[in-house]
Amino acid sequence: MKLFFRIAALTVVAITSATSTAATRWDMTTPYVDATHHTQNIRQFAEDVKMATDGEFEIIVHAGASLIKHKEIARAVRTQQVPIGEVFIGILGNDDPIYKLDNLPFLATNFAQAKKLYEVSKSALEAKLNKDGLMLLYSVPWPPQGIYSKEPLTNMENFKGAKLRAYSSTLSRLAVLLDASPTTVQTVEIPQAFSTGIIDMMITSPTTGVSSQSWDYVNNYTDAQAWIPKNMVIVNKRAFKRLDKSLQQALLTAAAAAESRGWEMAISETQSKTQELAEHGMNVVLPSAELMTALKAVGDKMAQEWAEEAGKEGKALLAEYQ
Ligand code: PCA
Repeated sequence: MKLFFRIAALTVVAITSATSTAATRWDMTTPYVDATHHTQNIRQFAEDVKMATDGEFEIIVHAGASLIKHKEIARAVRTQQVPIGEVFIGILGNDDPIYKLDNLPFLATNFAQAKKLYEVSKSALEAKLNKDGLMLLYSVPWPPQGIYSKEPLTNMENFKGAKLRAYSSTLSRLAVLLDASPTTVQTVEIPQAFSTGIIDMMITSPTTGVSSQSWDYVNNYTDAQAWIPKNMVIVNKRAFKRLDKSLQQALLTAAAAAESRGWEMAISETQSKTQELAEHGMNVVLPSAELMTALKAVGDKMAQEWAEEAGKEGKALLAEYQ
């Protein structure tokens, strides 16, 4: 009993509730709504943990930033406000260059390359998280990022002066290099940002294009496959250590399954959601060779800038990937 109280006092988040039979309950905070594969995958992950522990360990998923705003999720997990959460890696770009790498345009543009970039950068990512008292559980990509515009995208001039939605510092930098003006808009606010004229262009996945009903605001989707960004599920290290060994193991096993399932989901969404865009009347096109060449040149410049910022380790990492 004494031990129980000590644990209870230390544990802000793993509460034993009178209404639940689970001995350990974790609140999990995630940024995206149920209509995304990330959230669906997380719900399955929570279910797997519960099954594997005979209901001993329950993870309550609070999706769509309902518990904590996206920008604050990483800090909330670090400070043990919640033991576990999901974030878009790129949203942490200002904290460390390693988080920017995930959004660099035209570095990894298909899933095989994205996997390789993940493998090459994983230990640096884990090291940074570890320093902050965090642990990487798993990471899952979005489908490749394409360009949503009112007018057909024919050349680089089309970006000039555009009000381009940005979801990370890397994407903001890209906007500036394209002579567009970046505006930060969260996914749930996309429709309103378009309808009030705060943005008139965005670069995101077909998944988000569908969930935001982009066809109501723009007519053109240019399937540029510009980069493949990822989300990551992170856990507070101390909260993890306090779990019984068997619960730790259940969490890790479910995480490994979620990672491979999530990658498969992203791959199949790429096709199905792009098709959905077309079905809603969106003009889905591939970029011209001329446009791609110009965009890739901007990508190269950004990779160089990144290597400068990330220093020796960053350069080595990039060299290993390339
Ligand atoms: N959707 C999220 C992140 C990347 C993506 O495809 C967004 O647009 O914010």
